[in-house]
Amino acid sequence: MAKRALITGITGQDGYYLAKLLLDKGYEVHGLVRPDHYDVSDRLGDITDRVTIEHAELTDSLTIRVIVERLQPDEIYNLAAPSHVGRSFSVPESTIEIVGVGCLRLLEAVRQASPRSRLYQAASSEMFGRAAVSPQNEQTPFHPRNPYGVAKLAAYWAVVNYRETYGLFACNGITYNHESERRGEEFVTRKISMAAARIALGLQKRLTLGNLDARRDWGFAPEYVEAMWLMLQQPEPDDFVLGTGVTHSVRDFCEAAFNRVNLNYKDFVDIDPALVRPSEEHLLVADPSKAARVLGWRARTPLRDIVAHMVDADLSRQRRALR
Ligand code: NDP
Ligand code: GDR
Repeated sequence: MAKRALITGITGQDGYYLAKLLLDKGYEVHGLVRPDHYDVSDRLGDITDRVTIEHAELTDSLTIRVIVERLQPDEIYNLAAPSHVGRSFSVPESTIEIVGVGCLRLLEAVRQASPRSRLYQAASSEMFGRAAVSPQNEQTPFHPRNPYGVAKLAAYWAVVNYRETYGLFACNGITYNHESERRGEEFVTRKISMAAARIALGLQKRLTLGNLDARRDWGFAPEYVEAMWLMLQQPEPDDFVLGTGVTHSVRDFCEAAFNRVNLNYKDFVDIDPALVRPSEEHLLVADPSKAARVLGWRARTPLRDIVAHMVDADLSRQRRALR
């Protein structure tokens, strides 16, 4: 019989790639979507008709429980989150509510109504924040520096506690930044790839950014969903750091993206201090050796290829829109 998976946040970047991966493996895939997001076809594209949409707010314990009880999913992937770190400073309470308590609600639904379901929680490198050591591994102490990181840490500990206290198969994937042509346009990589494409086509004149010296450990999203799946296939539940182990600056990303369209970023980029975050860390880089050892997983695509993939996709999209 086909395995059944429930994905929260299926309309996001990772949700699409994970749903596609699971469908290709023969899973029956259900996506939990907020009730006001009715038309998911813009986000799910070619796989829209292959997934079943379930509607619930992540604040609605009762409906979540009813859905989990009815589906008895083999695997649950909790990817839903207001995932923009900068914005979480202006909406701290709802961030905790959706990310922290939302995860707890799912865990409770599993504990009460479907204890054999395996659960993946999308944790984040932002939980390390002001990290004492670099690179970070599964033993590195946490010190989040923004409401998003605090909320992800609450969810992280809820997962660990439900695993230890109730014996649930629940795991945290502590992922570093991962990008693709499906990345939201509010994130810096997509903002840059889109601007490079539009400027090259004469559709935009300038690009305004914040801190160009900020460094990130950037990987390729389709590879990270493979690790999520692998984590739930292990004999025992555990937490894993998932990243490339290499950092680049926002400036490096800009340079590569504009080079791809034969332009020099210095001719087009403006800096707006308002886009610089109140607190920002510079040392976040993964030590993904446990994932390599236990899961046999490695990030494979170098940044220059990710940049090329994103800029080329945006060029095609913009050209199509012009026709
Ligand atoms: P996206 O921002 O692309 O997708 C977020 C998803 O969460 C969307 O489906 C969105 O639904 C849903 N969502 C947002 N707010 C709410 C809400 N209030 N109630 C219910 N659903 C909501 O994120 P990614 O795919 O990039 O990331 C997936 C997960 O991994 C997130 O939890 C993110 O925090 C985490 N993560 C991501 C990393 C990355 O680099 N991509 C790195 C580390 C962690 P809708 O379409 O309706 O808005
Ligand atoms: P991040 O990603 O905060 O790391 O969170 P984002 O792309 O937003 O920022 C990366 C870095 O770029 C700097 N930056 C800018 N960022 C944005 N968004 N817009 C700008 O104009 C800009 N200029 C410079 C930022 O200051 C930052 O240093 C992502 C999300 O996917 C989270 O959900 C996830 O948990 C973390 O990655 C790991």
